[in-house]
Amino acid sequence: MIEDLQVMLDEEQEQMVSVARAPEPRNTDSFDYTNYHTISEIYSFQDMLVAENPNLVSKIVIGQSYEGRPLNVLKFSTGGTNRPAIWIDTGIHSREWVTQASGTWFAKKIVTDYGTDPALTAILNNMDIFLEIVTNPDGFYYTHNNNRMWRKTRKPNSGSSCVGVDPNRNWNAGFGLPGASSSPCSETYRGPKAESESEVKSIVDFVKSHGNMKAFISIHSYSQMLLYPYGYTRTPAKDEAELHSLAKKAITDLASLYGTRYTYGSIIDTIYQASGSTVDWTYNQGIKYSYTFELRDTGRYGFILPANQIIPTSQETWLALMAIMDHTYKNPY
Ligand code: 0X9
Ligand code: ZN
Repeated sequence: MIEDLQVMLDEEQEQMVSVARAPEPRNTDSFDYTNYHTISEIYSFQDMLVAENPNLVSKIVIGQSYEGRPLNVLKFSTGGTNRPAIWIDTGIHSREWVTQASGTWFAKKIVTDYGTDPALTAILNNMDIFLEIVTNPDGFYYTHNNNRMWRKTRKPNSGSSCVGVDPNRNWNAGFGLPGASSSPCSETYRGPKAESESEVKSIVDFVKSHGNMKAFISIHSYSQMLLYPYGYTRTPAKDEAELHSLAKKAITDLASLYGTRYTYGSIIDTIYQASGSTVDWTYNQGIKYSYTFELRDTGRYGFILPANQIIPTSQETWLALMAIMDHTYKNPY
């Protein structure tokens, strides 16, 4: 149970302030992966990573947020034209800070392991990886400056004083069915229509125009779960058997590092009914390997996961990501 949110927030803030006094890192080796960072720090991290690895990493801006921030995606590619690709996003729910921190760690892990880890090297010699670390930048800015517990986008709702839409209920898959709210004041408000949020629509447009996405992994916290479609219906996904056995392999690999236990299964059976969610839409687009993670923990700290768990969370999650990416590479469709 979360015992005292204010105590946890105070401890996190104390940690953040001591980091803010540290000098700006000049490169991604001196970036502090053990602490949480602001949006400007993460955006400059991305630019440094691109500058340091021009033959492997580039930055694509797929759109802009409601408040005008760039929607930056890192592309990891060793060449080719429109190769089969893997998408990973973190932070679509802005308060889930361990996810953006892990996304940053994954980006560095990819450039470090390419050319030394045979499995990742084979993947990247044949496929591209797209990584959106700050998927809800307006919400993320708001968690740092106004309300640490903000989840939604920051677009005003007409006819309501409540702000924002749940970007994990705004996708055009079962939109409007049970598992989302029609009330603008709800934390799971689906929005006035599917894809009303530019943060969602920009990914939709990118995925459609790319046309060769083979895996799509959307990373949340918390609950320690690995989930696959569907969230809006109890009808099993047609690839349920394969998705289930791959999930089992991924969470077994994850647990091998620190013993962290994950549950797994369809969204509706494992967590709850959720309509209009990301991976239901990607799965219905034909992206078979569509998964959502809920990272650490199971509720002791919840969204306010202490910074000393960033690296172990990233390391164990990476093993599960590798299992999914390796299976995707070895099972073309
Ligand atoms: O309610 C959600 O959106 C997700 N839980 S969270 O605490 N991260 O907000 C779970 C919904 C199932 N996950 C996805 N469909 N991505
Ligand atoms: Zn979430």
